[in-house]
Amino acid sequence: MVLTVHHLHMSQSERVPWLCEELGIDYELKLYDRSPVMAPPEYKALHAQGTAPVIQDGDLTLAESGAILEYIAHRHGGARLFLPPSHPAYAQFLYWWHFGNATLMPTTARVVAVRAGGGDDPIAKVMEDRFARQLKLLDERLKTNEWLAGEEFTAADVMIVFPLTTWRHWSGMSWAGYDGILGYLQRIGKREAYRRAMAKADPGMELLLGPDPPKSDRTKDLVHKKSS
Ligand SMILES: N[C@@H](CCC(=O)N[C@@H](CS)C(=O)NCC(=O)O)C(=O)O
Repeated sequence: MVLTVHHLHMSQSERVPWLCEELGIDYELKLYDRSPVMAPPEYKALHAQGTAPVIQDGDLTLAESGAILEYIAHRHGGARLFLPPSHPAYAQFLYWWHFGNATLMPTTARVVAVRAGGGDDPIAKVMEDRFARQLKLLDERLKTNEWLAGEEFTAADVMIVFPLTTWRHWSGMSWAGYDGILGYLQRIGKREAYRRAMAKADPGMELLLGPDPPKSDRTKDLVHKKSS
């Protein structure tokens, strides 16, 4: 049975083809354009959650990045890229595996929202404080470790890269001064599986592995287009 990966362009579903490429798993990739920000109706019809990623495997339709990466790696990849409880870096792996999508991703999304709204209310201050702490924590970790869990590349790395790279087409974030994060992104960019997945999922898209934000901030462009 072929594993089908439904990829919404410039979205967190890029994690899924990347994981499949890392694990050498066959998959069929279906590509969808945003309309213009949200997923199109045919994507929303795949799963009641209405967000990307979604996969199909036989009769199963599954949403939610973490569930999908765990499912594919355990069902089809011999649990590779997930460290077992017996591994010395198990606790570090678990921490960073959850940090990417449970903490960093929601915080960056909320920071973008509060900045767009002027950014001077108490919630904005809380979010900016969290964001600064999270970036510092991540930066320090990556100054002294090749990968998030330590010496081994794991699913935690596959999870965290989206808010550090492609999401910047929406958030416009700069990583100037975050040398740990920038060194890590250079290492990610050298991974054949990452490059292969991104070329298939978002051909021609700038990968944003360096410090600078994209030349054009997609969110601002869209808001501008709508109001003009
Ligand atoms: N926690 C979810 C979040 C999914 C999510 O927000 N996906 C965005 C793509 S980055 C999406 O589907 N946006 C389009 C829409 O909401 O219509 C996951 O990791 O799967």
